[in-house]
This record gives sequence, structure tokens and C-alpha cells, in this order.
Amino acid sequence: MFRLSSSVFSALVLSAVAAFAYDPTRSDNLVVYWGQNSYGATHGSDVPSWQQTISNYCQDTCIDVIPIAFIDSFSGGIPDLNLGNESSFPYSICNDNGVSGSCASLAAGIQACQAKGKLVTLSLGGGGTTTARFGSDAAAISFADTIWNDFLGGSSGAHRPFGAAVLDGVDLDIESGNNTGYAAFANRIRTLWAGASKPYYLTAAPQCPSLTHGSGTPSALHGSTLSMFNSTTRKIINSGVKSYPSPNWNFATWNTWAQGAPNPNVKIFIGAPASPTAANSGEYVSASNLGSIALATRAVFSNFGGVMLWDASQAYGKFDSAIKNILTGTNNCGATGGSGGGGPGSGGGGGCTQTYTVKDGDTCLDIESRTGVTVAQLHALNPAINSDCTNLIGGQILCV
Ligand SMILES: *C1O[C@H](CO)[C@@H](O)[C@H](O)[C@H]1NC(C)=O
Ligand SMILES: *[C@@H]1O[C@H](CO)[C@@H](O)[C@H](O)[C@H]1NC(C)=O
Ligand SMILES: *[C@@H]1O[C@H](CO)[C@@H](O)[C@H](O)[C@H]1NC(C)=O
Repeated sequence: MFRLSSSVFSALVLSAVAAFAYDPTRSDNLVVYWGQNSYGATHGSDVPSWQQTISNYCQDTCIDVIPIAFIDSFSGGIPDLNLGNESSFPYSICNDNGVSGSCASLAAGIQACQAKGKLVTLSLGGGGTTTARFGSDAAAISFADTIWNDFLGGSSGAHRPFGAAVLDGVDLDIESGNNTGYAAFANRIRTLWAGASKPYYLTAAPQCPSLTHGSGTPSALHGSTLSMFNSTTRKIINSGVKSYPSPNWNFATWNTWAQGAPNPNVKIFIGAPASPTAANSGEYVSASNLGSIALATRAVFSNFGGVMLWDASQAYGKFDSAIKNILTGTNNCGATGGSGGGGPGSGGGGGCTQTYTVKDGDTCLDIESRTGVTVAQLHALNPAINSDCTNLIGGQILCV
């Protein structure tokens, strides 16, 4: 699933009409991880298109939840924040080692995202790390206190990397190690935010094609998942869309578990890479294929919550809008004014009177011949299309 530099994976949210903010009752929510610059990790020379700051990805209505990835080390009980290319200034976003850092400038962007109804959470773990580990339940409980004070609603004597911004919850993307501490961590942090003035969310991406460890490659978090989510309301699962509908696709098993769980409102999302270069080889499926999988899954399973994508640097303005519009059955998701900011492709689809849904393999010339709209007009109407027209994605909705 998620790697520190490149990778793939999993599951989460959604609903029926255009949702312009996260809504736990819907089944068309879209979760997009941000922080690791998966584009930069695979396109080293295209520096201007590397990951932008978080506020750039909140300018349209496609994304509902943004987990910040990752706290990739728990060593010594100190949360070390790795946001990708942290040492490559000026395209580094910021760096914070849990004691001091340079991430305070993100606070305004995080708050701007939240003001639009989006959830911004903190993801712990990541695919490449060997230092996101708890040695004991006691260490995990202490770490929950630290995360609460440093990033969430607590404050006692804390070093706060994002200053006054109060994140909306915690995501656990634990892909190696053993199960020690995760249930204790989850129970402790739920205790800390119980009764708080705003809702907090706990999610996990346990990368578990199999609930019973019978097949696929479950992550270290897998064994802790059931007890962790006994009394929470949200959940993310790594599901391996490439294996749909077989041999390891077991959404039915998870849905059955969710319905029988102490909290039957737990939501299960399908997680997936937003680009071939955001995944390990062979793990990518196109937006149109993923959309079909999501709609077929939602039609059958009541605990389906939506789709989760890795990551913003490759999803924004392309795959994210394509999937969101498939989930909502509209073309409403897109830029809401302004230039749409940086990032590889932005906006798209919002507010046009006529649309065209890109087919896998389409070129701009194909679209011109199908719609009569010239390539130049296509570019003018859809600023997200790059000059060579090489960034079209099946399922993407264009103005024509
Ligand atoms: C940062 O970008 C470079 C590309 O120049 C890439 O090699 C590296 O993996 C990236 N690091 C992260 C953490 O994304
Ligand atoms: C689980 O991992 C932790 C952290 O690496 C280690 O301290 C502990 O001994 C491990 N427990 C088992 C049962 O392997
Ligand atoms: C959580 O629920 C599961 C399934 O009902 C149960 O097996 C497990 O013991 C529970 N764990 C906790 C910590 O309550």
C-alpha cells in the first residue's frame, strides 16, 4: 500500500448527490492522502509538478478527507513527521522531528481545508518505515497522549507542528511489524476525544485482502483491526482492487464483519492508486474500472463508504474528479473558482453545460473527432489537460 516514496493500496467513503463536504452518512465520500509526493518520487526531473502544499488540494469539491502522510517514526515516543522531499527545498513542504520543525506554515492551509468541510487527519506509519512501532501497550498509550496534545484537541505543554490547527483524527497505515499496541492506542485516543466539542475520526488501512489471513498479504495492523473499530464509526481497508472480483477480493467478508460489529455503522472504503506510478507494478486500475468496481460494490454492501486514493500529487484534478463524479453520478465536482492552484492538473468538470467522459486510451484528437470540439477548445475549456494531452484518464469528465 502506501510507501514513503512510491506505492499503493486500499479502502473508504461515499454517497449519492454531490457532496461538498465530508458526510459520514453518505457513500460517495472521497479520501485522498497527501504528504508523500508520489509524483516527485517517480518524476524526479519534473520538479514544478511535484506535490504542492495542502491548501492547493482543497480548492475544488472533489476531495472530502485528507490524511496527512506520515508520522513515520514513533521512536522514543516522539512523533517524527515526514512529508516527502523534506530535504529538497524549495519543493520540500516542511519537516518536523517532533521537537522542532518548520511546518507551522501549513496551519492556515489545514484550517482553510477544514473550513470547506473537509476532514484533515494524521496518518501514522507508511509502507517504507521500520520505526513506526510500539514496544508495549504502555508505550502506545503514552504515544496516543502525545498525538492528542501535539496534533489534536490537547495542548498540555505540547510541541505543535501545525500550530493552532486541530486535526480531525488519526489514520493508521501500519504495514509491517507486529500487532503490539494498536488496540491500546486506539482505545486511549478514543477516550481522549470522547465528549470533545467536535467529532474525531479513527481510520485504518490494514492492507488486508483477507480477514482470516487466508490469502493476500495482510499488514501488521490486521490482527488489531477488529478490536480497534469496536466503537468507532469509520474505517479504511486496503483491498487490492487488482484482485477484483477474485481471487482475494473479500469486501463481502468485511461487510459482514462490519454489520456484526459493536458499531454497525463502521464504513469500509475501497483504496486504490491514482496512477500507475503511485503503485507497485500491476496494482493500478483505471478510474473508469475503479468506478465500476465501486458502484458494483456500493450496490450490494450497505457498509460501503466510498473510495480512498494514493496520493494527492497524482490524483488531483484528474483521477480524483473522475472517481468522485462516478460516485455522485454528476459532473459537479471540480474547481470552484480561481485558477485552481498548482499541481499536475487542477479543476475540471465543474459547472460546464456539456461534458464528455474520457474513455481509456482517448487522445485529444479522438475526443475532437467524437465531439467536434477542437483540441484548442478542449484545452481552453479544461485547463487541467497538459499541452501534449498526455494526462487524460479514463472516466475523467471534461467540459466540451
Ligand atoms: C523526493 O523527490 C525525489 C525526486 O527527485 C525522489 O527521488 C524522492 O524519492 C522523493 N522523496 C520522497 C520522500 O518523496
Ligand atoms: C513486537 O514489536 C515490538 C516493537 O518492535 C517489539 O518490542 C516486541 O518485542 C514485538 N513483540 C513480539 C511478540 O514479537
Ligand atoms: C471487538 O469486537 C470483536 C467482534 O465482535 C470481538 O471479537 C473483540 O473481542 C472485541 N474487542 C474488544 C477489545 O472489545
